[in-house]
Amino acid sequence: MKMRGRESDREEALLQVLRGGAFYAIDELERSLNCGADDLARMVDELRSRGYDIERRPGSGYRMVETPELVLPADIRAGLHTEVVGGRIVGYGRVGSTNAAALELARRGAPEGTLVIADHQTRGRGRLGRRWESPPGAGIWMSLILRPAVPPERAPAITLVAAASVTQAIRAVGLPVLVRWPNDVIVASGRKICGILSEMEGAAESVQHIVVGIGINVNQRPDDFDPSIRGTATSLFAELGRTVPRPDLAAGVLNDFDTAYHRFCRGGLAPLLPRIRECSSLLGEHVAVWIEKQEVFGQVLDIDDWGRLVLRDDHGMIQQLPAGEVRKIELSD
Ligand code: BT5
Repeated sequence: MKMRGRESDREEALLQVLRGGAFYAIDELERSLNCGADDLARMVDELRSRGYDIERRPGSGYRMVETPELVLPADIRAGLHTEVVGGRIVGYGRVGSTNAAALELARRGAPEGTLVIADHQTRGRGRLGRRWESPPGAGIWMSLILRPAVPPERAPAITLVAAASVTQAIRAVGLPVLVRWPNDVIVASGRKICGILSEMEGAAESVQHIVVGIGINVNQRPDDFDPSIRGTATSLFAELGRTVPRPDLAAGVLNDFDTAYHRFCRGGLAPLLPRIRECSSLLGEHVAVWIEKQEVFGQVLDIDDWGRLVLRDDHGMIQQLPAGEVRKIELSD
């Protein structure tokens, strides 16, 4: 995909029109988008390559064959009041993975703050090669390109910054949630409503770019989840019993994150730690953490300003864990 500023604005405008669902005459489209026939055909091809099903009928013009409840860039933009985040938004009807698409764009020099968002991911990814279920019409599957001027060891903490922003935005629509360090947002029952995957590229001493991928389950019915995760996953609809508009929620996350990310770039994680601690489901809890093929047992004391989980392990030693897979332990276990 090429990044062309004006043309991508026009593509967005074209999407907005086609979303009406009727046939739109080609000459009318050309006029309203201020472009020629070739430009229009190219934009339609581009949108088709992004998964939009657009029909052309001689004498009638173009029509969007299906308008699933898309998350349209323009709808998100309407709710944004950010400095950097979402400065450019690339929307897909369907894509393999928004993280993969964002990494590709980042390698080609897309500006910081570029957002990639899709209605449907066919190869949504979790950590360590795991799969992330991302059906159409149901979730917010989005990835942000960032270029923080921080040493690579500091960058993974951005996952915690993003998780706190997701937490604020979900709470704002009426659902209490917490962050299960380092990358899950969960409801009170412990079911996962959001997962975050940060992928970084760069040299040993500097971050070239980091892509922060956020997946939020919004409109899935409980039965929509694959049986393998039905017991551990949930959605806003399943918890609240109502549909939440995805563009509003996405904008809520991005607005909060824009401010938090600036603070992080200026002062590191320290100024954000109070809110990160407040969001955490683990402080004081007894946990088992899988890290590098071994399990560490202990009590969580804190999250430090590198974003590490600080644990007093069962031998009384203090450990600072940079990442891992956590489960809570009942003391009677
Ligand atoms: C994550 O991995 O939680 C990171 C998920 C990141 C997804 C976003 S969507 C936008 C962007 N583009 C991508 O391609 N990815 C990012 P992890 O902690 O490894 O959890 C993965 C595990 O969660 C799976 O092995 C399943 O057990 C479970 N799972 C899969 N899909 C789920 C879903 N939709 N909701 C809840 N749990 C799910």
